[in-house]
Amino acid sequence: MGVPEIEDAALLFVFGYNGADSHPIVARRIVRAKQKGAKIICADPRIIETARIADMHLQLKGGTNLLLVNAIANTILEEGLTDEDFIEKHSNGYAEFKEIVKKYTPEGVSVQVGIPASDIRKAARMYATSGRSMILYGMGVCQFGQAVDVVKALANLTIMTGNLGRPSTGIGPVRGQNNVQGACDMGALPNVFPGYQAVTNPELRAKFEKAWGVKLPDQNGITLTVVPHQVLHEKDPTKQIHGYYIMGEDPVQSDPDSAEVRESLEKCDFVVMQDIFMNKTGQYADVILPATSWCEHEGVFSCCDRGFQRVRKILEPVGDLKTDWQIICEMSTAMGYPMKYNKTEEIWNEVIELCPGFYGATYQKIEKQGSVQWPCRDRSDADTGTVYLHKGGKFSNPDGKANFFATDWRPPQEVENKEYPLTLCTVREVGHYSVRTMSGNCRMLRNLEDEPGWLQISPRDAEKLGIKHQELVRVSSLRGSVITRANVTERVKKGAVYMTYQWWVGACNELTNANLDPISKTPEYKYCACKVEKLSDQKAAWEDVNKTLADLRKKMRVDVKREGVKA
Ligand SMILES: Nc1nc2c(c(=O)[nH]1)N[C@H]1C(S)=C(S)[C@@H](COP(=O)(O)OP(=O)(O)OC[C@H]3O[C@@H](n4cnc5c(=O)[nH]c(N)nc54)[C@H](O)[C@@H]3O)O[C@H]1N2
Ligand SMILES: Nc1nc2c(c(=O)[nH]1)N[C@H]1C(S)=C(S)[C@@H](COP(=O)(O)OP(=O)(O)OC[C@H]3O[C@@H](n4cnc5c(=O)[nH]c(N)nc54)[C@H](O)[C@@H]3O)O[C@H]1N2
Ligand SMILES: [Mo]
Repeated sequence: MGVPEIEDAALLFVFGYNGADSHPIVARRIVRAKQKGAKIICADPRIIETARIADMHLQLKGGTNLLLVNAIANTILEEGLTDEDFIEKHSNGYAEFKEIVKKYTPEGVSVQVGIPASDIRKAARMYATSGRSMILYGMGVCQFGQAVDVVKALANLTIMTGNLGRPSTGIGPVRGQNNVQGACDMGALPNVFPGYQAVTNPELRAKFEKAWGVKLPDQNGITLTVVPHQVLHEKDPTKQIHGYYIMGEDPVQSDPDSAEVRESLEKCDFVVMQDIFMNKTGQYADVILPATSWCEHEGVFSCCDRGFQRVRKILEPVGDLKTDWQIICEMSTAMGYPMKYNKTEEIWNEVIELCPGFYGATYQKIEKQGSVQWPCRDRSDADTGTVYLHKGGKFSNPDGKANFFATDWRPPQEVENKEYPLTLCTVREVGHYSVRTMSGNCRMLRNLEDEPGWLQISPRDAEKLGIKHQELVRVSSLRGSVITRANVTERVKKGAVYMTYQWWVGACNELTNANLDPISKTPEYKYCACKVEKLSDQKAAWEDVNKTLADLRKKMRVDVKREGVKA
């Protein structure tokens, strides 16, 4: 499917996704869908903007996603709202699925999820009967120790109701960065070469070995989030990590449990950073390779709808800079494997030559169409790409059918307790971007919102702790402690507090828990136990904040003048 189709859904089920803050362009489509008469169900523990325009807001307790989704499936089954014809023709595993889901009645899960059973039933009916229901999900699904299971459980809903492979249906992961889809497409994953070709498949490996004239390892690599473990705790010397080449990532700011990340960077023998700005991780680098930014080079991005789009250079880089691809080529050449390309099109041609699913997406075709959605297997103009991956109910399994998948709910790893009675969830805000090297170096954005960030807390919790709106507070977990400002708001429920991970001083990853999903290895950023304390001497606390910030700015070489933080 494509992003514009959101507008024409009869029902949007927005699950753990805050488009208004994260993707304003997608959010516009959600608003237009509403204007065109779509029903909206929003499943989010906070009253986000989507909840405000929704027909139903399922304000679930954080960490209970699978209970809710299984209870919706249970209702659809029990009330006979399934598309039996679609299930029969296009799926496997229905009987096993029914067996597991049977246990999750809305009445049975209602207290844990914090939503009346009648609301769960109503949402299930609305989803199953609209005719064109589309699911959009985001980090409220992915950033849990049980994440992949929930994605599959949401996919179950699409299969059992036949909401797949047709316009304005399906399940849409509204991906993060502009090119995170592209990074995956190009094989920046530990288990696949470009085009999702498995590293462990001998035939595919042989193809790449022949093309590149090298011997390639037959084992999967590891993900970014397990690097600290491999540096600090791995006993097998062949698996220990001693050198770390970090490109376009700031793990000290963005990975969970910052203290552990810092310890692992300190222990590494050699750290290289390739970035467009200095960041927190750069302080641990032995070598820093400065690269050009998106408007200073050209290439191809993949949109979240699998569409390849060309990006063009609009500015000449200032100073002695190279593009990321030139740096990679020179590094490779210096290490004994000469890599030489004259322009990005030569690299792209090599990619599509080796990836059958991308083979037809030439620079010329992308130029002509504006976007080419893979798979596009043929170079002729007739193959314009694939809008619906599962058109006509055809799936990529060998038998062409979709697999139902069912499993039991697992609670988050670290739950609220006597010492840390609140739950901490970390999210995004509209004015700043991820580790804030880019938006934090922009004075206009910084003047909109600045350090040390905010803690969203319910009026009842704030009152109990004697905390007033805008006051500085201390937030602590088993792993660390930071200062931030209280944003006392009705948008969050009692017992749960929220921070955004943009801030260098109010850095929530000092607190988060590195519990990983077993498959995706994505950390449980959305749930850990914390406590919040009032700071009686606000003046001293502001001095502390400003001193920490001045020190960080010096280390990060941020020398743009800064005005207006009160002392
Ligand atoms: N302005 C801005 N935009 C960005 C970014 C940025 O940093 N700033 N980052 C980009 C990136 S990398 C990404 S990945 C995307 C992510 O964009 P989103 O997917 O919107 O990410 P979040 O805001 O982290 O989380 C989404 C929602 O999940 C909810 N949530 C928390 N716990 C639960 C739960 O247990 N169940 C459910 N159902 N929901 C829950 C939160 O309340 C939140 O509203 O945004 C991108 N866009
Ligand atoms: N607590 C908490 N932590 C989170 C999250 C959360 O919700 N909560 N979300 C997680 C998610 S979904 C994501 S995607 C990550 C994002 O975390 P990161 O990937 O670490 O953050 P970014 O700001 O996207 O960019 C990383 C670095 O890339 C640099 N950069 C930008 N453009 C270029 C370029 O063209 N070339 C090079 N070489 N460098 C460039 C930037 O200056 C920056 O230093 O954070 C994760 N961390
Ligand atoms: Mo992301």
